[in-house]
This record gives sequence, C-alpha cells and structure tokens, in this order.
Amino acid sequence: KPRIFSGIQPSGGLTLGNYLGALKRFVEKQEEGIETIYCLVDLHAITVWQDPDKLRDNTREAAATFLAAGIDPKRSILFNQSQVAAHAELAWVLNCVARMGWMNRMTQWKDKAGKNRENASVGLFAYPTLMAADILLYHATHVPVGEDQKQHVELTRDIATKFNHDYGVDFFPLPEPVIEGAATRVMSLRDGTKKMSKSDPSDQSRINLTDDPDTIAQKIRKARTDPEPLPESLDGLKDRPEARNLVNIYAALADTTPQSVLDRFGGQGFGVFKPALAELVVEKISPISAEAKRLMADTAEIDRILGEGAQRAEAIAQPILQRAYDIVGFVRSR
Ligand code: AQP
Repeated sequence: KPRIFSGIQPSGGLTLGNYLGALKRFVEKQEEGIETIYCLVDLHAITVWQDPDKLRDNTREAAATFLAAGIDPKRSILFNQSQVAAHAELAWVLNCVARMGWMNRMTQWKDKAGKNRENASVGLFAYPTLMAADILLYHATHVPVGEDQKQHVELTRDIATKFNHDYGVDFFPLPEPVIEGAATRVMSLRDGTKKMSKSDPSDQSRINLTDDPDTIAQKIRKARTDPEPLPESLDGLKDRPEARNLVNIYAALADTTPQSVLDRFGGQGFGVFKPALAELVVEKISPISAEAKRLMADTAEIDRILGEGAQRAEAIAQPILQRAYDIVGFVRSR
C-alpha cells in the first residue's frame, strides 16, 4: 500500500521553491487519497545554527502555511520531527550502516559545507542518514521532493538495501522519489543557475510565501532576465536560465506546461510577461499567506495539531523502530 512521507526544514520562512517543489504537491497527494505523513524537520534545521526563538516561530509558521495551503490534519499526519524521538534513534542505527564515502559524495553536503569543511557541524554531514531514517521509519513508499533532494532519496535506497543485506532481512522497502510538475527546481531570481533557497542571504533572490503583493510584484519586476522577448518554443529557452525559470514558475502555478505558457507569451517581452507572472503569483500565494497569518494568531491550536500529529506518527514509527532494534540484536527487556 503506498505511503507518502516528506518534510520541509523550518530553517526560515518557506519560499516559492518550497511551495512548488514540495508543499503544493503534498496537498495534491493528500487529495489523491494516499496516506500522507508530513514533517517539519526541526532536527535537520539545527544542522546549521538556528536562533531558538526563530526556530520556534518558523516551525509554527511553517505548520500554519501547510494548513493554509490545504493540508488537512485529519487526513494527513502533520508534526514536527523532534517530538518523535524514533527519528533520531533510527538515524543512529543508519549512521552505522551508511559509509563515509557515500556521504562524502552528497552534493548538498559539498555545497553547504563549502570550503570550510573542518568547521561544518557533524550533523550537517549526517543530514542524509537522518533523512533516510525519516523515510524508512514509516516504511514510506514514495517521497515527493524537489530535484535537489533526489540524491538523498537515492542514498536512502542504498542505505535500506545495505541494511537488508547486512542483516539478511527484507525489512525496509525501497522508497521512490516523486519529482513532478513544471517547477521541480525553482531558481534564484538573481541568478538563474542557483536554486531559490530560504537561506540565501539576499531576500531579493526569492519569493517568500509571506511576501505582500507589492513586494512580490517588485521582486519579479527586478528579477534578472535578458533583453530578448520570450521564444515560441522550449528550444529557445535552452541557454536562457532566467527566462526558463520564470516560464516554469508560471506553468507550475497555472497548472499547465511551459510550452503552453510560450504559446501565449512567445514573442512578447518581459515588460508584458513579468506583470502577468506577478499577478499570477499574487493570486495563488496571497490567500495562503493571509490564511497562515490568521492561523498564527492561535499558536496554542497549532501546537495542539502538531502534538496530535506526533502521537499518530509515533504509533506508526515505534513498532518499526522496535523491529529494527530486534533485527540489529539489541536486548529488549521492557
Ligand atoms: N528551489 C527549489 N525548487 C524546488 N523545490 C525546492 N525545494 C527546496 N528548494 C526548492 C524542496 O522543498 C522541500 C523542502 O526543502 P528543505 O526545506 O528541506 O531544504 P532545502 O532543499 O535545503 O531547501 P531550502 O529552501 O534551500 O532550505 P535551506 O536554505 O534551509 O537549505 C524539498 O523537497 C526540496 O526539494
């Protein structure tokens, strides 16, 4: 039976990239009636230092945004990772299964640690084994993610395979990454070769789900582009990463294909396309941010929803963790 698990780090406010690559699709999966488990991965967030008050705020704000975007806490399980200790516990076991060489090849590790690896946290290095634990703890079959997380889901499959092999069991199913839609990798508005990221120092590089309509319009107006009009066909976007990014964003928000965006706007300049895109972004994002703001007025209710989600997650995770402990050979006397 398919079961979906995915997560987002509350390491800042959510961006349009998180929305199109992840959250929008989380809602679609829920609507398809699949069992869905969504996690605000606060243990992952602290792999890079977070101000504690901001982390709390960001976690609640992310939860409010999920709810505002259409995640129904009755049909999906929504919780924050640190409330279910089994994530950290299984991650330890998987740290002992994964190999240094595998982890060293992770591009996110290389990008985030940068040149100064000696000074990166051990947690940042171990990020992918914690992610493998998140997924395997629920025997999840499908993991909707943006393009950037594909490598981590593939590593999860390698870890599951090695665990099964090392212990001679057929215990962890191999999860599939699900990377769908027109905007699986939304790029920075300032640099079409860099992904849009909530931790980019430049606020102009991204659209935050909490930006007001004027800010959204201003950021899109100022987004870097080239002087050419939009082409008639996709081929014409090949060496134009900034133009391609804006077309993909439009297509994803309008639930259509990049080609049909070009059918409509091909031959027109950015003077026409950018205002149309800004209007569409505002139309799709503003109701979510308004509703999230309204929900944030009652943080006790948000905390209650996360607590209830954590209890339901725990009920699935505990038996799987206990079984993994048995397989590994830990004595269980209570
Ligand atoms: N630019 C993006 N385009 C499409 N999908 C994206 N995702 C993130 N950025 C884009 C997807 O959002 C989900 C949650 O990501 P995350 O918060 O766990 O971490 P991340 O991938 O490292 O995202 P950020 O925004 O860049 O966070 P920071 O800056 O804190 O590292 C994932 O499914 C991801 O693919």
